[in-house]
Amino acid sequence: MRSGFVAAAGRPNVGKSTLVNALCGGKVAIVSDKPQTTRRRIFGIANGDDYQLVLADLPGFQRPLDALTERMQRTVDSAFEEVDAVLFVLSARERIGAGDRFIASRVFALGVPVVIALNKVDRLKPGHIASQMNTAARLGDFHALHPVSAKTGDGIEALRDELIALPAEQRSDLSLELQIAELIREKALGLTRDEVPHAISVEVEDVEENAVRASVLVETESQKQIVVGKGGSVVKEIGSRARPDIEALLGHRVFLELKVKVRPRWRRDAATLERLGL
Ligand SMILES: Nc1nc2c(ncn2[C@@H]2O[C@H](COP(=O)(O)OP(=O)(O)OP(=O)(O)O)[C@@H](O)[C@H]2O)c(=O)[nH]1
Ligand SMILES: [Mg+2]
Repeated sequence: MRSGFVAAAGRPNVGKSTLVNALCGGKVAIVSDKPQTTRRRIFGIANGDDYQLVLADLPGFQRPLDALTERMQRTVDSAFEEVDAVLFVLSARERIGAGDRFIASRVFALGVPVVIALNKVDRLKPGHIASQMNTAARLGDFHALHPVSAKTGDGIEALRDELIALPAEQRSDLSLELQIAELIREKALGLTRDEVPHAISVEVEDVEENAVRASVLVETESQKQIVVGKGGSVVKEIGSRARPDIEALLGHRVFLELKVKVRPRWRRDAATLERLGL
């Protein structure tokens, strides 16, 4: 089961609530043509066969004017502390300007993927949409940019797919290397028995754009023979079982290079344990 927590950010009235409703396929948040409709954080959930996307609809980003708007802005700020990704919503029907750039300066500094939804593209001419997309693209280093209409549903499915496919690295307290190591170790445990599983550890040496290099560590030569298997059959099987999980974690295809190494008494070696994050 994959899951992620995504918060909708954007100026008041750009269509954040309408968009969260559309992504969840039901009404979770009220909508109106008046700015500052949303006053509290509301969670919407998009469920699929193997994923759960939790979407937080938030009040619009604004300069606080009174105690209410101050509290609303605090809600926005605190939601940002926990998100895996931000859905940055813009209105294509309005000029993308200083207000959007101010929000951009905040969301792009969070260190999580930012997916821009250029909303309200219904009834706009293609040329106008294209120029608004160009302006939107200059707001920051975005992960993806989708023109959508929350009202007509145009582009919503592609946007939902994008959010679901976001890399999951921020969803765990383990580093990416350790998460990958655990996925490989899980497959190695499933293919070995007796004392061998206890002697196995996995060290991820390198995570590159399209390749992951890792070693399965064992303590003795005979354990190595077992984990390698006849003609390499066991280690190959570990790799082919682990690869889909790693690809799901990273969100793209990878080449997995897996070696089996003997590291005598690694369970007693402080340096190795340190590297394994134990
Ligand atoms: N034409 C058009 N109108 C839209 C679209 N999405 C939202 N709206 C309209 O824009 C207005 C504001 O929508 P909301 O979803 O309440 O906007 P919001 O960003 O949540 O606003 P606040 O909660 O006030 O920050 C409503 O009148 C919506 O019907 C869209 O894709 N196309
Ligand atoms: Mg709203």
